[in-house]
Amino acid sequence: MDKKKTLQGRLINAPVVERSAQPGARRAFLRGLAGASAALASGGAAAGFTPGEPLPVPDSMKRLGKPVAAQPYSQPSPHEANVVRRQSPGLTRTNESSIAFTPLQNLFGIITPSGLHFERDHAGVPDVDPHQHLLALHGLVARPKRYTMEDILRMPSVSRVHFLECGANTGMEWGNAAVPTVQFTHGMLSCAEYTGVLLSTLLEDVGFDAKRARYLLAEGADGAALTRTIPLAMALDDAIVVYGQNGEMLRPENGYPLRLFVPGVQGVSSVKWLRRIEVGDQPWHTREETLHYSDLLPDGKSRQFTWIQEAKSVITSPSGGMTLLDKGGYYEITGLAWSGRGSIKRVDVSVDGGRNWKTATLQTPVLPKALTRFRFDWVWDGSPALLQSRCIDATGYVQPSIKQLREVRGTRSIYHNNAVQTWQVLASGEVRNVQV
Ligand SMILES: Nc1nc2c(c(=O)[nH]1)N[C@H]1C(S)=C(S)[C@@H](COP(=O)(O)O)O[C@H]1N2
Ligand SMILES: [Mo]
Repeated sequence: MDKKKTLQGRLINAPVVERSAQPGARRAFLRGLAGASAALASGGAAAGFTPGEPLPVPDSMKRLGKPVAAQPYSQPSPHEANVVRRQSPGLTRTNESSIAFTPLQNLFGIITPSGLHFERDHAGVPDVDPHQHLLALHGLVARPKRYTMEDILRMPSVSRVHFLECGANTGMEWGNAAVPTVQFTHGMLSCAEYTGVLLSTLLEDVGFDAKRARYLLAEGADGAALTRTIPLAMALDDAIVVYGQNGEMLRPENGYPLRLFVPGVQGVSSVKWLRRIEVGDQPWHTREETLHYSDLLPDGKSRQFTWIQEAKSVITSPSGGMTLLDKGGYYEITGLAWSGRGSIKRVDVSVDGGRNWKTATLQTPVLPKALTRFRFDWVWDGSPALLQSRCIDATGYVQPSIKQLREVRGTRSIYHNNAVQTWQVLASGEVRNVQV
């Protein structure tokens, strides 16, 4: 365990939980740092304040600071060194085919800083030279083409804010509450401003055969040569061939210099290090859409293509692994909601395990297929509580409870778990992952 805390630790003690996150095992929770944090709280801004008395002069005012641009590319404050992506211990067998989870518990608003965007690689991160990189468009097209990065950067572009969620997000929770923190239950989720060329622009450029074309195949330039089938309708709707993320070029781990981005669709379809798009008339049934990314149903059959990420929400604070320090104090409950079908219409919050619901405030802008931040005022009376959020999207779809989802899907799935998450607050203030 890492004992350092972030600034939020003054009200809510959020020790980092780096326990084993193996499926099936409900882990003990850390007692946290109540002593250290209580000291911090009483030493806070309000302590010993006398009206009219001037503030003490801090050391920082008595000398010059570091020179401008001491770091040509800035890093977060060393006091925030705890806010990092983490791998779930024991989840994957290699570090190349693995996942780094976004620390959702530490983030504000809706945009994930690029350095904290979750990362899922099947064969590690390739080193792609943008001057050598080519994108081929072929198949049922009038004029097959190879594009250089320069060609792509010269085309008409768009910038859009969207969430990206791996289909396996929350996949460890199908059987029982298995992992301790929101970083591991929901952290295969990020949201960024993506910039690139609409795939429809490229498809028109090569003159796709509108009569016969039904599907596309996208291929990545990594050791996995990851390939996925994309329905043409989605490709023409809002799919983007992306080079920019949060105002700069993609990070290597997110597909530099070029990736596909299919808004609202499970992450695996957003092929990174994109090198080839083939236009065809039927699905390809590749490894990543047969062996993996299919949903095993209770009757033993497998549902093959689940494209859309259905509406889902989660409270990010207070959340598992934190400790509420002030008994009977005010706490802002906050979290994220999203839907692959469009915008979030409403988020309800319950503090009693779903018996009573009240509507949360949505932070604007509420954007389609993007994360939406919600907030809810809560005065904790010091007794045990069960915190839940439940969202409704613009289509009227209501996020299911884990019980409702299991009735349809069973417990043997990995992918597409969008159930309501429950965090239990104990009288001690400790918060833990439970299922009710
Ligand atoms: N070429 C390639 N594309 C890929 C992957 C990969 O391993 N190789 N992983 C996929 C999966 S499973 C997900 S969830 C997303 C993750 O994107 P990110 O790493 O930018 O978060 O990329 C997808 N695209
Ligand atoms: Mo994924």
